[in-house]
Amino acid sequence: MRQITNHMPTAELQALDAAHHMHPFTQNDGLAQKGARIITRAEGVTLTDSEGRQIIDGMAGLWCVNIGYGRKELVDAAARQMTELPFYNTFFQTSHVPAIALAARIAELAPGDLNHFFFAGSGSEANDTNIRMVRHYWALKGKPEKSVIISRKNAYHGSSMGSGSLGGMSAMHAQGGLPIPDIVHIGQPHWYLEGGDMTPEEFGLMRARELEAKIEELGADRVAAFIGEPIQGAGGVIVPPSTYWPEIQRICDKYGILLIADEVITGFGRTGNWFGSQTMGIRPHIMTVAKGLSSGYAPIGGSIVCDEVAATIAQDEFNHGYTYSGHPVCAAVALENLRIIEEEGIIEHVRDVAHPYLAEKWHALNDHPLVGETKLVGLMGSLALTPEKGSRKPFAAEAGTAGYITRERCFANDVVMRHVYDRMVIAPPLVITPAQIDVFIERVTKALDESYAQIKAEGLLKAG
Ligand code: PXG
Repeated sequence: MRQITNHMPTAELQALDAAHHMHPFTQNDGLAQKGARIITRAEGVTLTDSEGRQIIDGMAGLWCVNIGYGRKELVDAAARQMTELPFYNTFFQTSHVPAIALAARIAELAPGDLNHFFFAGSGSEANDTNIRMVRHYWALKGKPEKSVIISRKNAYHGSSMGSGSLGGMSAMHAQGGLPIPDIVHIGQPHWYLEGGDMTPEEFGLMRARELEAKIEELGADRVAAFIGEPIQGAGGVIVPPSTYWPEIQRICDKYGILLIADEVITGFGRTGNWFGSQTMGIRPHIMTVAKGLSSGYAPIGGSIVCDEVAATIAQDEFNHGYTYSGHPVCAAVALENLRIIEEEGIIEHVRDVAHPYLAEKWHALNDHPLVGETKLVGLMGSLALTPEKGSRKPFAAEAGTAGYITRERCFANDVVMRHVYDRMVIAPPLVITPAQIDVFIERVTKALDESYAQIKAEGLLKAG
């Protein structure tokens, strides 16, 4: 067998990648021309690529490496668990210590009576679980017709048939026959792009009341649940106006609709609390988690379920589960990750140190000619690129053109910041220090300067 190692020339690795690796959410022909950037190592908040460049990871991998890279304790936890019990299932009336311990720990951390955990391997799988669980819940209550799940346009809940249907990404629905039946979408609370002349508070109420209108239209006896990310992540770090979630909560309570908070990005410290629901004042019946649960060191996710829903589901055999539900190695890694978050005071670090320090510098970017607004909750942030300051108008060029140019300038300046159309998003590891934030902001500012110059030079600085 041929050995493929970190020490091979980049071009050779890129050629093999192009020949054999089908990348997710990628036009692979285009990537093959250009060659993928190859990441070889990482430590703390810094990635190293195959050319030896040191890159600040402003996205914590993919919104997940909350405790930062290179934590040996997680390696040891995995090695210990692999030695002791690398796999056993949790199906046929069996259990094992890592799954028991992690479920119990999550029950301690989750707010209210969210005391039960159904294990999955990812956020997508957990949301597929949620679709089946809430529908089965209502069936057990004698209301099988309560099967519709209401979600939002531009939501992201995963990429499987079920979770991709829950999501509101039109580009995803256009491929592969999504959405599955009985999933409907209302508008998103995206004031900057869609709020027109309303104040953010008026707009937040209006968008929340689309839920009430949809329930009235369908009949409450048809609606099982509403699902939303406390703060939309992949959609562009859209922070809803303050009026939005209280009104959604009121409507779910009034009509007896289950509320699912998708905490895959917002969980485990990202917003300055254990869960985004606490930051946004939401009382969900179910929370979806993944990513930061293990800081991305091992694939694990699941559904945190309230007493009443769990008790109802417990009455029947729930014909659902995954081979890797409660995988012992992933559970052991997640437990160690949660220990580190708690014992090292990482959430307090976000709240008291990293957020305030970054917020001052992030919001100062509002003075940049290319920036239309900045948002930051905990350590998830966004900025809108604008062709015309003060107007909130989009670019005349195809949406995403300015964002792509800016992302490329970030790469060139050794900093990772993602674009969602013409919005730049950040979610650095939660352990980022003030000194690292200084370097991060320096590079981001240089990238914005270069991007602005390029956008102007290419005649793209025009509002549509
Ligand atoms: N819910 C939310 C809120 C997510 O952000 C998922 C569910 C699905 O999780 P899995 O583990 O199945 O990927 C996610 C994932 C992006 C990007 O480009 C975001 C995600 C995944 C891939 C890309 O921002 N979020």
